[in-house]
Amino acid sequence: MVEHRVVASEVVGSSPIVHPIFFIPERNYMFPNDNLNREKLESIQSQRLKELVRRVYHLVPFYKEKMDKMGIKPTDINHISQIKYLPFTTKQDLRDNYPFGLLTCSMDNIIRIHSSSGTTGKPTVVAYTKEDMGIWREVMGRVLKMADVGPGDIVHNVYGYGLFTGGLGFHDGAEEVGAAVVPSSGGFTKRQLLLMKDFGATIITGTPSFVLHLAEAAKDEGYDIQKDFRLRAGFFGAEPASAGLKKTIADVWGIGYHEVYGLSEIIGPGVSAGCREGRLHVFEDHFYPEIINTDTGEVLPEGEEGEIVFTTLTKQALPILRYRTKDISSLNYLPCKCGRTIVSMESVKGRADDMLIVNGVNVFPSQVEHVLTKVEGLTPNYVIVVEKKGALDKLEVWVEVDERTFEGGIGALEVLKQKLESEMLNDLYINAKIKLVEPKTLERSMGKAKRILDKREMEGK
Ligand code: DLL
Repeated sequence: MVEHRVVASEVVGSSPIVHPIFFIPERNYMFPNDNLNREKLESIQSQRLKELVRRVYHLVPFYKEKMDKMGIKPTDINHISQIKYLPFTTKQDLRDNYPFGLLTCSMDNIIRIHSSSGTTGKPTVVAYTKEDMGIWREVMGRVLKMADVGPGDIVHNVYGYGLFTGGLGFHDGAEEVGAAVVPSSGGFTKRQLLLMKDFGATIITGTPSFVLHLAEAAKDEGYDIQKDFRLRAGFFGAEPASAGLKKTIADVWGIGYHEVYGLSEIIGPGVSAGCREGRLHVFEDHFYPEIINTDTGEVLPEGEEGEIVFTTLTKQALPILRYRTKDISSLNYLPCKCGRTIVSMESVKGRADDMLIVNGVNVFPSQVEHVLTKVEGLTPNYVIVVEKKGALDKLEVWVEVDERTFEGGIGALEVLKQKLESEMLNDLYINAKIKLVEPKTLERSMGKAKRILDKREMEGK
């Protein structure tokens, strides 16, 4: 498992990373690395990649083995353009090395651990050193500076706090820029509205679906949204949102909509963020993006759509080479009207695998199946149905019971239903409604089983 290893800088002497602290509110604040010319940026990226490759090769047996197999020595890699010669890393690799097998340092250096859902019962675990936390705070500061968030702002944070990176990621970012953060977390709709109004929140951070739900609830509760609230901007991510949904949220709250993209494996939220022009800038001095053909792994040119892959150029505890996100996007290197020269990515179109995102929570059909198979009285025939109910996603699992259970009558079925619903909540953190159906009533597939009926896609969401 985890050996006691020296920290990377002792081995390869990585250069220190400076994290300026944002205390002074400025209009259109630009972080120094946001608008470098490409030559300078590439030289920073190249230097960081060189150090990264040496670090992972010498400190993580997994990477050494992969690179040796491909015949690549760390000294072969000297420029960012050579990144294409390096191996990919997948979620499966993280799972195979669960929980701490890919760390480059001993647990003595770890100060934070988060995790996100995996395709089986095991979650994906990510860990941060103090320096990594500095990087995360820096990028989250850069995210919030997209709307000049700073002292005087009150950030109402409704991302979930806990193992999910959303809540604490935004929390740290708000503190970094000197704003006052309200660590409200999710749920408790009425209380959220009361606090937002009474504390005078100026910024809201949350999933698009939940913040739209808050607006609908505010109307139902008799609030006058424009008069009662002081919100001026919001930061939304963790799940896809169509252009139409973004506009609806911006209009109903009367705020600027800033998208935020990220994933736990890379850092959490803060991999990229939407500027005033609506372009989703990737903080590519830390997270180097590439677009690849999902089937062949070939790197695609600017503008072409494919799977987005990230390499963490600076992270210490869990650096990752060419992580395959399964998210479909494209890149645009044209300098932006906002002044930033860093690359921007298209909003994520969808995923190259069957992961569902339900109200910001990642769910794989295999996880649902895992829960179902733990409970007696069911057959393995099920369908997951996701649809919109108001602003929120609603997940229903239709599952066939076996003959014996079916003959047991209504009382037994009700007990089984409740048991399954609470297992879903405990194991997967989702509020799923269970619909038990008669044996042999769900459609059988001749080929690959179709487990998901995503009505949101059909509705154009
Ligand atoms: O969702 C981190 C995050 C928190 C991002 C808060 C933004 C705001 P995970 O739980 O590891 O991390 O899930 C990562 O969520 O691979 C995408 O499929 C999806 N995702 C994240 N942001 C967006 C977005 C967080 N803006 C997975 N649009 C990613 C579409 C997104 N999908």
